[in-house]
Amino acid sequence: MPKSVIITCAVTGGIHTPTMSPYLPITPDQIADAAIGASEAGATIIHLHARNPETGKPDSRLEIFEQFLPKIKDGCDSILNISTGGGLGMSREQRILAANTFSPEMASLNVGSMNFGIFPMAEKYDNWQHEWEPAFLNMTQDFIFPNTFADIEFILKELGETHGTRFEFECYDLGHLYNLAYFVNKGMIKPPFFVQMVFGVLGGVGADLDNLVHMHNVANKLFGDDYEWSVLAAGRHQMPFGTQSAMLGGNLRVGLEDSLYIRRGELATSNAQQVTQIRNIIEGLGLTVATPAEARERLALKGVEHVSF
Ligand code: KMH
Ligand code: ZN
Repeated sequence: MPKSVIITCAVTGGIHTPTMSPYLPITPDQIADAAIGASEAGATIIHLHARNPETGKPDSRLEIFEQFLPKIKDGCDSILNISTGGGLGMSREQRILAANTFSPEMASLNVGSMNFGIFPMAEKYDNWQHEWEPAFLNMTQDFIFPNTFADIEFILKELGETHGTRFEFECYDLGHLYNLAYFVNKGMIKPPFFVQMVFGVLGGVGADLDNLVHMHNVANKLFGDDYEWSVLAAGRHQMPFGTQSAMLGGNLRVGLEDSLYIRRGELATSNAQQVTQIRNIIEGLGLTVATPAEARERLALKGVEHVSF
């Protein structure tokens, strides 16, 4: 029997900006509604960032997370995953603050420093709603997303050891798998762990099917049966790469964090719409979607009764 497919939905992220889509969740209520809607559509895991409710800028303040985390927990049983990527340019302390405070079942952990170029998107828009948007995008021309070995170790200790939070390990390139293997071999990461392979971010590995197959083969060589793998791809590659992952026995991620579209030239009107689309594809392939309970067991999560929100 093939394993059921874990769908992660990343509902807002810290990359797209309000001008790009009227459907991007901004306020705590919008983020909560988007998360619950995605869960009802079949999302197993919800990956969360916060934004300033007035400007939509990525924001690390606890009082914002506080307004949506309990609401989502009460409104659905999906696994809640708090980002430690935060918003590009945030300090290490800002990035870990929410996860360290609310002790979620899962958090993201980016396993390599890299160029992270979202500046090409700035050319596509005029009439920005907020001044910060083009400045934020354009600063990534001269920006490195820092995830040093010390940063990774800090998060593994602070969150992993202290809180029992487990991770969505974001791997944007082949070398990141080897960074992860270093910590696995040191005994700092215990199986079963969850590897999110990220394709199509400018600065990371391109959205080329050969790369997906190769990264999967290398991960198999490094980690054997000890891990679960998932795929996300930016923009128009989101659905094709998610589909390929499901076909190869992997899991996948959708959501407006990674793509604002439902198909070429058409904005997705909600996160739930993207989840429904990929769910239909998965079921059309004769596969099933993993329930949160199945994923909790497969990923050895501590359980919702042990979070602090
Ligand atoms: N935005 C994705 C490409 C994080 O939140 O830690 C990666 C991501 C990072 O989700
Ligand atoms: Zn994220």
